[in-house]
Amino acid sequence: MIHRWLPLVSLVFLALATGASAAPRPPVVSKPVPYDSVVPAVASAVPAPGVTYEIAAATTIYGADAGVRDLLARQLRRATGFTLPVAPTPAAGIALLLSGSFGDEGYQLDVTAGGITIRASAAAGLFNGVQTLRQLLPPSIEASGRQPGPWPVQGGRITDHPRFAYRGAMLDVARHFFPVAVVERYIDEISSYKINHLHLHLSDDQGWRIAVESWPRLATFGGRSAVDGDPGGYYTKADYQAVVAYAVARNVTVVPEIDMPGHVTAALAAYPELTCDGRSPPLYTGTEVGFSSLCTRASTETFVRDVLTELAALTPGPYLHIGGDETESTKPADYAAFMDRAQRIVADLGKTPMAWHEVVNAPLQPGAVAQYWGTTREHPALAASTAKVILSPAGRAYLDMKYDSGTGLGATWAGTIEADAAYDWNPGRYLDGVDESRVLGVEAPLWTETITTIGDIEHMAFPRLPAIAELGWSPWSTHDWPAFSRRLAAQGPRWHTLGLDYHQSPQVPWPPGS
Ligand code: TNX
Repeated sequence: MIHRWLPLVSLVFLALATGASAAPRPPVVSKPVPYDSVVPAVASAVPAPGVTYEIAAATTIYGADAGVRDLLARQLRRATGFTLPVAPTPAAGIALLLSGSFGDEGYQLDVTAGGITIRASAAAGLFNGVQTLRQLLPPSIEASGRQPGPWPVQGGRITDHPRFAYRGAMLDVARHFFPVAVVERYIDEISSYKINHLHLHLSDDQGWRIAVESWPRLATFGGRSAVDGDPGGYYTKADYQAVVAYAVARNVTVVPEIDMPGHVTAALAAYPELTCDGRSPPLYTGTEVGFSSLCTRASTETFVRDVLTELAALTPGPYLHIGGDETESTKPADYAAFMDRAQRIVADLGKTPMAWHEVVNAPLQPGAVAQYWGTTREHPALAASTAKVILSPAGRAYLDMKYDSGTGLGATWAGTIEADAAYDWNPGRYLDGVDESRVLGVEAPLWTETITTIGDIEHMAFPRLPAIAELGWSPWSTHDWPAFSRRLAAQGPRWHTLGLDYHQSPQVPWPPGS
């Protein structure tokens, strides 16, 4: 029967070949991208009117950090089709220099008619400067194959540094499991907005996602399940290390979370001795919370120590997240004793304990970090504690909340969150009695009860993740919704080019071709 379709197929071919398709082609962009389209907004920008630098076949790339240089070169070569030779010494063209005092992550970007120079005190700053440079090139620079160009960059100087040290995204790989390639694509996406931490929620009732040699059934049995009976899975140590290395190369620190003492059905199903009655529950594929608990007797400490010791050995970053949320099935006194012990184990391993904000009901280790996920602007016990704070207020920063009632994915228990609501709050003045000096930063968590593909992840994260990224990076003096919505609009054609499936928020003036 296939021949019946042939005339139609050849008609489509003809239309494509002659350019007679219904949608108009986007015009060739040759005007340089203005500095005020960069997300997150830069701290200081002084354009030089009429000055541009054009990347051409003869442009050389010099990089004091080979890793950042090669990431940039690979990307520019892909879309431009130019050779872009690497220069052995700083030369005209593009130069990434380690010089000056720009802080841990800051940078200065200078564009003259003769070349582009990024200066930073550390590789992290060079990486951040490169992310800004990418956004100053036409959107087609994000294409995976050769594009016509030209490739002008607006002349001038940008000097930039972050407001907060911690800018995070969380991915729940427990409710649904995501393979390494998906996590790496998400790392590409978040790091392009200068997000510098990826929190991986590695265990929950529905699945255990990281291999542990001393307790192998956690992964091999506890990793089999997922929400709705969807396929499970887990990361081998090599998988996890590959993700960590991929992240490190993109200035992203992985923060692994083992959620305890609640959210543990997968672990209990694998090891009956972790329960108080010695009987394993079956694997769990629902979406309830608050019903499971490790038996908080002293022998459970061996389990906690073994797991965290192996995880610490695989994790170069400073933090181990020990969960501690929604423990309705753990007695308050047991909870306090358990979280106290777990934090001490983390500290003994030379790491900083991080946990959801309920941890303030337990004694805190010096330097412990509490991640606030509540829906109100008050938390007296958190305010009165010594904890450093990461802000993930559920009604603002939860990427699994629906945008509006029409969003097909996600939940609404913390409300619906359109782009403006994700953007319009000040992390330095959000929680009563928690001064900006105690705020380490912000994090946008994505819980995945309803999320199963990279397209789902992207649809929920964009454009809200860039909003949270801007709150974490940009000086508060740049905060302005109309300006931000225009900056977001400038990202649309980039996302389109990347094949990134974003929410076309009606609040954003997306340009044609995005
Ligand atoms: C609450 S927020 C949870 C998660 C759920 C999420 C769904 C927090 C620390 N715990 O277990 O996945 O709501 O939105």
